[in-house]
Amino acid sequence: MPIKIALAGNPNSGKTTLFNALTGSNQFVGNWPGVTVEKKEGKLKGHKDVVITDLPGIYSLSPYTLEEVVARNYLIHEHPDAILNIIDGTNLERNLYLTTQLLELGIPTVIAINMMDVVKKNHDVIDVARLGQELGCPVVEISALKGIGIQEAAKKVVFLAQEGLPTAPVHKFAEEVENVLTQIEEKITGVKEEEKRFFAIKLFERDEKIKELLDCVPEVEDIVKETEEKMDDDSESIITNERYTYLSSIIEHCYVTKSKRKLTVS
Ligand code: BGO
Repeated sequence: MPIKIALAGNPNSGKTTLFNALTGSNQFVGNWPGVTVEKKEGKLKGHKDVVITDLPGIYSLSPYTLEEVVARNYLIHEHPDAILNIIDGTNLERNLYLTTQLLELGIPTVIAINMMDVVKKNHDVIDVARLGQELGCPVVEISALKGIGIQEAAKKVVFLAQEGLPTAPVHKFAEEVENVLTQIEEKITGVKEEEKRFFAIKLFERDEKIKELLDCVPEVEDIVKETEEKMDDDSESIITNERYTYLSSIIEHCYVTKSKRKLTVS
């Protein structure tokens, strides 16, 4: 069985550039089943047994666009051995929004921060070690365009795929939200333990496609309604806010822009 790596990231993060650099001419192009979204797969150069699947460029794992549905169906149903999540280092906060969701799937993940040539030219600094700690997975700096760091990223993701240890998100949302997610997780059956957080969040958000998939118990809706009343917000916004709180703390700790440095010094 070949090792399956999914390449995931926002549109314009440099995904195509990285995919081409990693696979060269070893590519097969087709369509995702039932839709006219292009599907590209390729063998990792020098590794006949490693297949990289280029997922459509997406901002989130919600069910609202065809691309998001195609990408998340692949991740949920095809169980890739690892994810290589490429993010645009010049747009860290926005790109990490997707990352917070990918990490909930329990699939081993490596983050490749792309466009580092531009980040460095701008004299901005990303604390990669701290970012890795706060996300709970390896982080590598790359420039897909210049071919820098991509071998290291490939090596790390293949290693993680072979090791097969699921990632577990290190961050916790506010206590009230975590308690509700735990209650929902306890009602979920038929999925792997490490995937439960992803499914619990989707059920909390009333994701219809996931509800159908899990044959969800009716009490979940009661739990969601009760929390919405208590927190005076709708469930999707509650989760979105939690993600933004998490992301702003990451940016605060891990991303030092030239202008922020000047402010600290003066
Ligand atoms: C154009 N560094 C820099 N500086 N640019 C990069 C890097 C990097 O590491 N990686 C990718 N790019 P895609 P998606 C372009 O096409 O791979 C650039 O959507 C242009 N085109 O070259 O397509 C890459 O697959 C005219 O830029 O991303 C591309 O994720 C002027 O980022 C863009 C300037 O990369 C998106 C750039 C006609």
